[in-house]
Amino acid sequence: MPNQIPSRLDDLEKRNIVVERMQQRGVELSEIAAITLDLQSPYIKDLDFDTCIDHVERVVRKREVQNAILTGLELDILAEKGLISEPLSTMLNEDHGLYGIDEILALAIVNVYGSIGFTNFGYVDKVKPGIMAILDKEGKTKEKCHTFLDDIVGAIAAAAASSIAHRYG
Ligand SMILES: [Ca+2]
Repeated sequence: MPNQIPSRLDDLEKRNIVVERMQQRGVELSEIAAITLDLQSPYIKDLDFDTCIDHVERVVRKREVQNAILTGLELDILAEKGLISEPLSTMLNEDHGLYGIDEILALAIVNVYGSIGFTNFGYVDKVKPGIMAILDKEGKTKEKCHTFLDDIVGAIAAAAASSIAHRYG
């Protein structure tokens, strides 16, 4: 049988790979859910952490999201290892402010959840709450490249907040 239609198990397998890869890069889903809770609790009374985790899970099970995560993390890792050629290598390793493709890739994640996703992403990108601030700081060291990861984390948190808003709004 040709493997054209991925089964639910395939998506779950990819979810596990994506989650594991993010852990290796220093991010737990719980840290993303904490940002989601901050984003959405002003709008939803009694919103709890478990609901946020649940919606972060939904987000990382979407194929478009998984593809964006895999692509961004791969570029961060290759940049860190010095395997990317110039001038891109310096732009990624120094998290160059005018590079901009890291935010564009992250939009592929929030795009799935409509306009609330964009608003939320704009906010976290500016404020850099929780784990995003840590990644930003680490990314400024010579050893680490988190150029894509910080935006991916913000986008997943924003997407999960939007998913909650659609559900309860
Ligand atoms: Ca970035």
